[in-house]
Amino acid sequence: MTTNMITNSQVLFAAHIATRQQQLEQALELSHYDELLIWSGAEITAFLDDYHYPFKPNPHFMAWLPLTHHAECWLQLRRGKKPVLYYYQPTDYWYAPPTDPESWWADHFEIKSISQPLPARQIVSGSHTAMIGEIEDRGGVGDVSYNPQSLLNQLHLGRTLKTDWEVACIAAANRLAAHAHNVARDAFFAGESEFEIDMSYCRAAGLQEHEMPYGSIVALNEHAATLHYQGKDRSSPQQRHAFLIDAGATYHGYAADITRTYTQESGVFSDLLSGMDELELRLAGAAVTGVDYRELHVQAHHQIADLLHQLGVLKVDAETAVAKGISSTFLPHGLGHYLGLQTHDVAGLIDNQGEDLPRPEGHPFLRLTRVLETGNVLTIEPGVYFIDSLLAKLKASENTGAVNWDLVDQLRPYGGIRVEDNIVVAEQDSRNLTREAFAEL
Ligand SMILES: [Mn+2]
Repeated sequence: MTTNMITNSQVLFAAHIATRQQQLEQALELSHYDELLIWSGAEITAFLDDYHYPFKPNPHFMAWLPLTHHAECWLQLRRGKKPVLYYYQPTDYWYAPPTDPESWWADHFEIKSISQPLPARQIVSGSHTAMIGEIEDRGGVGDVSYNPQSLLNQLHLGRTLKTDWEVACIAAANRLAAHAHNVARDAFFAGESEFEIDMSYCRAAGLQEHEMPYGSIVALNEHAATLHYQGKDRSSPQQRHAFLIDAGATYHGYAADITRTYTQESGVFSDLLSGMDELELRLAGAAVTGVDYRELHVQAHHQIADLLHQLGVLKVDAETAVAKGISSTFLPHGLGHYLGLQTHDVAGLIDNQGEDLPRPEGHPFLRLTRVLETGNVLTIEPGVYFIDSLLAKLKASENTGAVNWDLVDQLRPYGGIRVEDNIVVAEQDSRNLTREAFAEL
C-alpha cells in the first residue's frame, strides 16, 4: 500500500466517525437518551460443549469500529464527547487475544483496555441510557432501555446512507470477490467439484469460510434451482451443464454479494443467460435516486417474462405472465436488498419516519421497499430458475397452458440463472462496484 492510499483511508475513516457522531447525537436527541452503550457481544458455546461458534460482533458496534472478531467490548457514546471504547484484551494462552489497537482507527476513541468482561453497571454514566446488543440477561443496571425500537430505527436509517469510507470498504470487498469469482469460473471449466471450487474460491479471496459474509452458494447443474443451496458435493458430476456461484467477501466487516452463472453449452439456456446478463445491467442502470425499488422489482418481472416469451418458454406475453403470477414461478425471490455490514442490510422495509413500507401484493420475499436515496448501497440480482416443486404447482394450475413444458424439461438440468451486482445509488449514473471490480482484473 502506498503512503497516499493510507493517508486517504485515514481521511475517509475520520469523516466516517464524524458522520456517525452527528447521526448519533441527532438520534439521541430525538429519542431522549443522553447515552448509548453498544456491546459487541459474547462468544456462543455449543450445547454441552466448550467449542464456540464463529463469532460475529453486533453490527452497530462494527458501524463504528473495524473490529470484526472482538467479543466483550463496550462502546460508550454521548453527546459532545469522544467515543469511549472498552477494549477487551484478556491474558490468555488458549486463544490468541486481540492485538493492540492501531492508531488509524484508535485515535478517534478514548480507549480503556479491560482484561475481564465488564458489567454494564460499571460503565453507565447517563441518567437516560440506552443499550444495544444481546444484553437482556445482563440485568441489575437500573434505568436503562434495551434495544429501544425508535432509536434502532434512527440508527438503521443512518446506516442506509453509506459514508465514503463504507463505499471504499464495499468496493474493496468487491475486488476480493471478483478475483475469486474468476478463479471459481476457471475451476468449474477445469472440472472441479463444488467442494473443490469452494476451496479455490476461499483461497483466491484470501478468506476463511467463516470470514465470508454468508455461506457461499456453489451450485452445479440442477443444484442452482435451490436458491440458497448449501451442499458442497465432493464428487464432480459427469455432465457439467451450468454453474451458479453466489459468493462474496468482507473488508473491515463490509460485505460484497456477487452472483454469476456460467455454461459452455450453446442453446436456449445460453441465450437465456446472455439475456439475463443484459437485463441485469439495464436494471442496475435504472437503480437511481428517487426510484421506488418496488417498481424496479416489478419491472424485473416484466423483463424476465418478456425474455422467457421471446425464447419460447412462455406462450403468453409478459403482461399476462406477470398479471397471473406466472413469472413468480421462475423468479420466486426479490430483486435485491440493501448491502453493508450485513449482507441483507437494515432498514429496507421502513420509511424515513420508521413506518413499515409494505411489499407489493404477491411478492412476499422482497427485502427492499424504499424509494432509493443517493448513497444507498444495494444489490440487483434478477434470477430465473427451474424449480421442480414450483413448476409442479404451475403445471397443475389453470395457467398450465401458458408454458412450453417440453422446453422447460430441457432446461431443468441447468438449474437456474442469477446475475448479481452491488450498486451505489447516485442521481444519474449509479456506480456498479461489481462490474468495476471485474473490469479492473
Ligand atoms: Mn444478494
